[in-house]
Amino acid sequence: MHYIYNAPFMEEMKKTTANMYRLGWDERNGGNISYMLDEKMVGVYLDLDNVIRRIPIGFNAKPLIGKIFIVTGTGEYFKNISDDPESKLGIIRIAEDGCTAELLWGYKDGGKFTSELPAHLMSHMARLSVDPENRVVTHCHPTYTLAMNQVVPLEDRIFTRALWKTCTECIVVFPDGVGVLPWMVCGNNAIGEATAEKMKEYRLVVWGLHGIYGTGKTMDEAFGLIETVEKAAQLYMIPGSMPRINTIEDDQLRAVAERFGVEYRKDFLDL
Ligand code: 2HA
Ligand code: ZN
Repeated sequence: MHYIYNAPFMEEMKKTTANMYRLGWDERNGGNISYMLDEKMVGVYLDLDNVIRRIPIGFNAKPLIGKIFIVTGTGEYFKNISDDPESKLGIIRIAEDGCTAELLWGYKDGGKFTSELPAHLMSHMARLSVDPENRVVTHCHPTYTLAMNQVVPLEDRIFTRALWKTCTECIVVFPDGVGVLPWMVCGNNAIGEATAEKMKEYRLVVWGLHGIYGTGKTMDEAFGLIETVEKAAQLYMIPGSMPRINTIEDDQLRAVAERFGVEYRKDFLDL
């Protein structure tokens, strides 16, 4: 059996959580990540027949039965994960009943997965239904994106346009736009269901006055999406109330999207 601490997915979890902490997106225990792992790859590191504990997940995740995820633990601080992954992360498999997580590794101090697991698993289900290669769901609290939530209407088209117009690469990086939810209570199935509904259309979903979800085939894709939104939000907020005399016009957005051949939300442009 190989040493799991050096597994590539473990390195990615450690590196990503540390990066997100240092970027100021994950204060205290803010943020959570779930990463779907290939069963064969996990089998190199773990005995897949050894279930340490069974933990109810609070809803039926039937489409994910048998799938394995590495998930950040509830209450854990991203800044501490790389020092003690076995306490602060867990590897779970969705059991045959669809309602139970089988713990295969981690949460060593008796902990469990993030309180946002419903939003994560429902988002995985939604993304997999439109992109069978999706693997990563990540949530965090990026500062400027949240600042922008105070001054821009919490609406998909308006919010996406505000981001797209700040810098040229945005429409190329997230041509599908950003879904935006109103403020909601977090940590329950209702916000999970609302998030998943948006995830059928978007890889990025903002939770009004709370944070953002980014998804992708890889950790880099999910991280890069959030990073680009946050950069754009920073550019949106920094000028403050100074007059804005330059912006990217709609025909310019179309031109750059066409140049890079991306499928963009045409209904988000005024042409
Ligand atoms: O897990 O970010 O949304 C801490 C959070 C809850
Ligand atoms: Zn949060």
